[in-house]
Amino acid sequence: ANPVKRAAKKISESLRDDGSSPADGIPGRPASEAPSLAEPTEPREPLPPKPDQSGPDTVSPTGQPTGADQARMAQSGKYLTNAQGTRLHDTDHSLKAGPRGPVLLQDHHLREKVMHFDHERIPERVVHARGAAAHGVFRSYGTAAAVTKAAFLSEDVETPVFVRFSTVVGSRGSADTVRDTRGFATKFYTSEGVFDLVGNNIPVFFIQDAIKFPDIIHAVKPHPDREIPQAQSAHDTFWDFVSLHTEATHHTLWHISDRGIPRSYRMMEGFGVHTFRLVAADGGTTLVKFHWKPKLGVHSLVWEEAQLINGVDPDFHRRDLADAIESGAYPEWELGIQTFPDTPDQTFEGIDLLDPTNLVPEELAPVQPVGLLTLNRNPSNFFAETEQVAFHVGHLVPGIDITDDPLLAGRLFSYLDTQITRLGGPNFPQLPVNRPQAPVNDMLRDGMHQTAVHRGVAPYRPNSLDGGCPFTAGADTGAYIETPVRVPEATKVREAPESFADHFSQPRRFWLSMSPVEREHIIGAYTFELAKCYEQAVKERALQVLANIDPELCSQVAEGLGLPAPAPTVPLADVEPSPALSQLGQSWPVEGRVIGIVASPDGDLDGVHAVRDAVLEAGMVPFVVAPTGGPVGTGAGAPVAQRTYATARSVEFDAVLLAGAPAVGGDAYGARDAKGAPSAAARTTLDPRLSLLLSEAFRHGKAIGAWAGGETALEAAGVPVDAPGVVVADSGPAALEQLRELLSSHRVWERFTTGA
Ligand code: HDE
Repeated sequence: ANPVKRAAKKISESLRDDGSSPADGIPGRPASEAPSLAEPTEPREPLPPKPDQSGPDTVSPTGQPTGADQARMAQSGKYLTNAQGTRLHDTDHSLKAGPRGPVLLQDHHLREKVMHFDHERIPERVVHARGAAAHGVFRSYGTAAAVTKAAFLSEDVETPVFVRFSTVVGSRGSADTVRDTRGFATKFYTSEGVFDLVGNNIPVFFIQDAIKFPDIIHAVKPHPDREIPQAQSAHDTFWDFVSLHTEATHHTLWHISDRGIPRSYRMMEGFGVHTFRLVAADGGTTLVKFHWKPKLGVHSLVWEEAQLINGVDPDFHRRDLADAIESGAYPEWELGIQTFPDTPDQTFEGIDLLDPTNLVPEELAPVQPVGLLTLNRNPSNFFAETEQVAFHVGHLVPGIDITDDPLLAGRLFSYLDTQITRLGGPNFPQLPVNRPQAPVNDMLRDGMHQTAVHRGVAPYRPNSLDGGCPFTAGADTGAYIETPVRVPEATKVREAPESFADHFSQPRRFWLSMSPVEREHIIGAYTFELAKCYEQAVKERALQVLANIDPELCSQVAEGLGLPAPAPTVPLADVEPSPALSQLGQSWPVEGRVIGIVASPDGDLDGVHAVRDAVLEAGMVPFVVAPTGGPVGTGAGAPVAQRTYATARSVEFDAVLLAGAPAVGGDAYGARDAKGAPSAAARTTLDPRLSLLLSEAFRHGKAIGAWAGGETALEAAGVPVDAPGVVVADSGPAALEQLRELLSSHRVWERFTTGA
């Protein structure tokens, strides 16, 4: 069967693989293994891992295979034991002096159980605390082999990877669709050691020097007095800082643009941000910037949708990623590089490559694809993998080196340092998810949480007692050797180079590259964020920054705030737009898009079947929405509802179809008469929940289709049937065909006031 179609079908059926109906309990669990109502009396093996959770084993620092073996060690045998392996008889009652008497201090099982529980939490990451991750593979094309000797980038090499996506600001338990930068961190377990590419979905950064990182993070985190707001940039301290510290302007503009609210992790670009140095086999060097390009295109939510999802499904991105992988719709990205000659001034076309607030337009330096990333396995345990993974920009392999970007320098220190607090000591590389898959033979010894049983007596060099081992390698035996870069004679100063002083021309390029509707979103977002600030001075200063990007942008935001628009204080840069920066204007694959099909018992139920098949055929995910759960209608083979009016919300769907006229008389919130029956008004109006679903889908620029009289519901919900992207067709498949066309450009942009 077509894997994309199969994947879509699984998601639509809430990931059931075994033909069980949605009423049968946990998705993915065969009906035979569903729990019985009574507590089981016969011991049974734990449920086997799901098919997406088996994968390559990792290797411990001492070369012992772990992975599956280790999992077996962690949970083996039929009987519950304590941490020392002694079988337990009762884990439900404390040891007491009589059933109603005091609990005894000698209850060692109680003490072990509660002691361990008391220490289950570790400190969350100080930034990027909330994340979701997946395993996968990276297959190289070999196109980078001319510029780097990195083995995993030579031709057709497959390297296991672990990728963690994250938001930056919020706590671990915050919501997914907040306005924020997203982390995109990739661990490549290469044959030459681990390489970490710790990037973001925005190609530039707030600051140029690592010493400012605590400042920007203190500014964007919740206010220290009341610890509000959570996971938001719409507050005074953030805007106070970024309006005073104008090198943040470029990143802030990206953050405010649609890039700050991605539709899915699967639909985000990733960027290494800094300029790196690649080293070829002959020693030649090239400066590069790394890019991840998603196969599904770059797409975003609209702001109202993002806000609604925060309440309706705070795990929206996490769920989307896990569902896609579990169903077999593996997300893919191409890794690409922009290359620049390694000249002494380290600039390209006048752009300082050491300034991480700069990007290089793709029109000037095209992104050249060097390999394909496929995420194909969900973590088996969130804590062990997603939480304990430790990335570090200093995890480099031969052929990839750093540059003197002052932001990168600070990161080289920070990522090791932070793990000591977070993971409790220096042995975090031994955690299964962090273990290299290349042989490890270090002389690092002991320390908290040491799990390796090292052999030998001489962990020092030189030695004769362990036979002189281990030996150091040379360039021809795969050693990592720092590129001998000349450092010009200089005076020690705390200063930035003059070229770092231009804070507005790159933001202006971004603004000028946006389509009208993207600009409208940016204006709306600045207006929202600044209107949430209390301090007048902060708003006025932020407007000054906007005036220096573009007076039109400034005046529109000023109007929304009810404040005068200041004039620019710098000359406006004469920059060419970069069309590659806009998310609009192309057609993208529609695989994985979610179609809500509203069906009611007296609608066109045959049509529902036909359209559901057609949605699956196109690799998209159909969800039948009906007034209540269970089969819709009574006939044999009646379609089954995956969502009800009570559980469906428009934000879950990329497009909506109406299969005939839904029954009126929805009384969810309708008035009741004296006998408790729905009032006359409630009996004759469209269910308010459906009405809301349709009007929201319309407002958010989603394609909507109807057949067999479904347009009456649109009219009742106030959706104009002749508006762009509203399709009334003769049959379900005909309506779907037009929807599919509309979906390839993500949204019906003409619906927004400025259009595309
Ligand atoms: Fe990070 N960053 N960062 N950062 N960063 C962390 O490391 C830091 C920066 C990024 O999924 C921390 O293990 C400093 C840029 C990602 O586990 C910490 C500076 C970029 C992740 C840290 C930066 C990033 C982190 C927190 C300024 C994009 C999540 C926990 C010099 C290129 C990785 C941890 C994951 C995480 C420090 C700037 C991306 C504290 C000091 C620029 C994706 O070490």
